[in-house]
Amino acid sequence: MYKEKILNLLRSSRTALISGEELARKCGISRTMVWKHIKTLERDGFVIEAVPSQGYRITAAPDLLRKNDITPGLKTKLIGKHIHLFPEIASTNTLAMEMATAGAPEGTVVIAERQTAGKGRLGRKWISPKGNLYLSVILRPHVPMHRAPLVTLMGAVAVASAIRTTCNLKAGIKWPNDILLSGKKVCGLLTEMSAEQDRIRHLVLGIGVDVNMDPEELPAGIQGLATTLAREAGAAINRTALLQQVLRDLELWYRAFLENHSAIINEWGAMNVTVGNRVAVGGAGEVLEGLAQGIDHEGRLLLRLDDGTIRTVAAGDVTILKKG
Ligand code: BT5
Repeated sequence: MYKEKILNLLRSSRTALISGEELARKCGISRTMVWKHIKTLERDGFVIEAVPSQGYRITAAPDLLRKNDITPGLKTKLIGKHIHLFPEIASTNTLAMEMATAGAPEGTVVIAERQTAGKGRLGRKWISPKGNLYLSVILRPHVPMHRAPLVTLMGAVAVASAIRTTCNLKAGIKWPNDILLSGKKVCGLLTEMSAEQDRIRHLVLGIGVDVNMDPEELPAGIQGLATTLAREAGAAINRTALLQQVLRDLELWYRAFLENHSAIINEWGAMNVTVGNRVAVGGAGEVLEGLAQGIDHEGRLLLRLDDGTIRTVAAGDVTILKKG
């Protein structure tokens, strides 16, 4: 508590020195205690200059997500009411699914700085070095099971909006679970569900965004297919601000999804980069080629094959062959 107060005082005095005496007085603790908290802040990664008989100032802050930076100013009622933040875990989705089964409330968010076993779809891996965002949100929508795929589209709309607002980059959505910049993947979404009969017990919406990582951290085979927000923006991105905006936009679009599915479909239509193009859709053994015509009310892709027939595709991997 005192550590946070000292940090806030140091941050608000910016480059000006603030004396140990003033910090001690404002916190109601001794100067020795101030010094101890300064040392803890240094262990947390802050670089703090101490000028004898004048005071302290922060000269560098660690690029770490902190709950005390995320929660104030978030102003959401549901998404992010409970935040669990870890330096490193296997997979935020795996933990969030376990927590949901154990009864964690809707809107609980699990965040990690790094994942050691990040998951993609169909048993694929999500490479998760430090510098990015990895989060999973527990949802308990009272909608029939066949609506569940719309949650991935809802998540894509929310994340693409947050990227547009925070980074001023025109993020586009590729059906079903990718967000692209300059034609390259910058975010992947993974929705996992627990259901009985036609009832959703809970859903976990997992989001991985490549933000500030060094792209060389990705295996050579993926490097050419992926990008980062920092690379596209030409500057490092404030991950806390982006995360807060993602949570706010998720709250907005989740409510829209619960009230009226067509709002999601319309917004998805405005931000997608799939429809209108010639695409190949892989998965389940066969590869289909055709024109991506749109999505239906359950979020399935409508593909017009060359013989004119329309195929409804529920899941798969899309490659854009030719812009329409
Ligand atoms: C996805 O799968 O795109 C879903 C990714 C979801 C990741 C989040 S992170 C938080 C939460 N916790 C988890 O454990 N997962 C979720 P898919 O469409 O199957 O794409 C996976 C493919 O993307 C891989 O096979 C690679 O080719 C590529 N890939 C892996 N890591 C990547 C990265 N960091 N950036 C871009 N592409 C990547």
